[in-house]
Amino acid sequence: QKNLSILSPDQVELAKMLLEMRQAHLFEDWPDPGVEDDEKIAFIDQVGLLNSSYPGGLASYIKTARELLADSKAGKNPFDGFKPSVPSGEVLTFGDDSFIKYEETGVKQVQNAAFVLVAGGLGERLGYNGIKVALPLETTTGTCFLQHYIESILCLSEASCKQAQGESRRDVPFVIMTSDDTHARTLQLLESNSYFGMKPTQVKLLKQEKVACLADNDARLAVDPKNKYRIQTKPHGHGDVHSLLYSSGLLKEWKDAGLRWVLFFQDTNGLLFKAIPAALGVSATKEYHVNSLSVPRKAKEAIGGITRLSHADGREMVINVEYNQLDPLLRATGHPDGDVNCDTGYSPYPGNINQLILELGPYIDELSKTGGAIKEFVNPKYKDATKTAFKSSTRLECMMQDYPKTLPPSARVGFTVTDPWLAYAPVKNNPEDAAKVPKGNPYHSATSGEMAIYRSNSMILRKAGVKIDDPVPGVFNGQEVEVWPRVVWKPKWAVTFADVKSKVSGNNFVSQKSTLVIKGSNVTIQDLSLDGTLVIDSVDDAEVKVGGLVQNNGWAIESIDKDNTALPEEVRIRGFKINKMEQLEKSHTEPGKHTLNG
Ligand code: UGB
Repeated sequence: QKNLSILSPDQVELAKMLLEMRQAHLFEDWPDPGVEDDEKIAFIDQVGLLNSSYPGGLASYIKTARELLADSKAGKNPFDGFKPSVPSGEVLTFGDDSFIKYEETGVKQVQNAAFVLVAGGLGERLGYNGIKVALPLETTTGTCFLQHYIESILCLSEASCKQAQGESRRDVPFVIMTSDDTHARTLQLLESNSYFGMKPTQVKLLKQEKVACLADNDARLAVDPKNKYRIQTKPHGHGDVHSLLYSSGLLKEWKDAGLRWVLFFQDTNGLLFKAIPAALGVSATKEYHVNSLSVPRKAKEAIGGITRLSHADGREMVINVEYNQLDPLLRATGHPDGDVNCDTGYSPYPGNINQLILELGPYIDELSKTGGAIKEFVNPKYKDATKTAFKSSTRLECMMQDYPKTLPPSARVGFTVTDPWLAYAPVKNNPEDAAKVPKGNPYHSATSGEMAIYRSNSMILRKAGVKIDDPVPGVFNGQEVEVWPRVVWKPKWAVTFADVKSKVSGNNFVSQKSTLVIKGSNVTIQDLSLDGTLVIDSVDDAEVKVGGLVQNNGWAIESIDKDNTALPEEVRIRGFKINKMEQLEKSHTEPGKHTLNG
């Protein structure tokens, strides 16, 4: 009470709110006015930030926390009364007629889309010291995730412009959600690389704030053990992206500019853009308000399952059920075997990959009601079975894919499943944890992430008629993987299957030991036989025809010891490096027609 005199009227209101919310313990050890006043003001400033960055303010946070903590203590099942079943969605088969049609439709829509990358997570499971978007998605070229994402967006937007001839061109907006853990390094990566070719005005960084930690079941805010003038905070989860987009005013800006779609994606999925155009085509064709891109999921794989939940009272929703909840939910509802593969070799529940496509109009309508607040959950680790005390403080969390939970039944919520090799290969697990993944399930590691790029590109070239050798098995960092030829191309060479098909003709062959890197946009491959390494680059207005026999020692994949600290961390987490022995490397810097005949 005495200390109120040192606060401004707004700060007094915040302090009173805390007292009303039974948070008096926060002020318990405060000395008299005149002692440590700056620290007290800093404390109230932090309270102000926590209050303003949460939809509904801190009082609402504490109230929700009390309810969720009571439910957790009572062991309440969040799916009480709901029965799971396998939902039906659009199933895409890469390269068939319907895929190509959806791709074409999707590319047209890119000019009406905004892209949102959630990159606030530090990737504790990966144990990498840098930000994840700075990691190379493959080490053949060393391109980092952020560069690949930006170039893909730019090229898709370019392709979209070309298709929509005559219509005015616009710079597709790109938002990156960062956090205190990633913000400065993400900005620095962009600035030191000239935004990888994007206009800086196209890119907006929105920083998510952490939320207050909770010390007990009464939702008393946890004080930092090292500083009594600081409330402990932890990340709130990627669900924050919705309230941030809403409160930043960007959604309204986009709507006024005539945009129609918002696409969300995560930090380390190097395959994603191979399926984006087709998935956007599905959204446009089916007029989905929410379209969740998903992949066939192995039972018990550490990704959520897209599930239809039907309640006895008539409520229905198609929603992600997290992998740790899916098995108990199935067992409790008449599926005694729980989460198991069916005869396809996959779980019948498609895997959630957090690639969401939302239609902007209905999205804004919903957020005008909710302010972007997403249904939260709490996951306290209790000291014992009485559930009266926590091992360490907890906090509320939210996930972006829970957005549909508040939607009315009339909302058009769908999903699109792609081939298992096409769209998902995240880099999340450190080598030790990846090596423990059950045999046959994806590792989700830097090793498997890179190998998946080569596999996917090789498969796409095969679909375009190129003869490609089968892969050979390899073991790196204790993980068994398939080693395909290292085929890599820049988005400006191809962003759709139609692009690939239009640039490949005749009888082409790539041997297993080969590396093919295509950097130039107008490079056509005709009657090429590659047994070694070929790297081909050109300026945009050059036309380069590549063919003939190219044979050299090439680049080899060599195992390395993950504990060899002389090697950079991004190499060690893969368990291999590329030994560049011999290559044919050609860069055409002059416009005009060129032929490379090996
Ligand atoms: N992220 C943020 O931007 N802020 C945060 O506070 C936290 C994360 P994780 P997660 O698709 O692979 C999800 O940690 O949440 C970003 C689904 O729940 O890699 O454990 C972060 O930077 C799961 O169902 O994943 O698991 C990253 O870009 C499954 O779909 C993204 O959010 C799984 O993702 C995801 O964060 C998946």
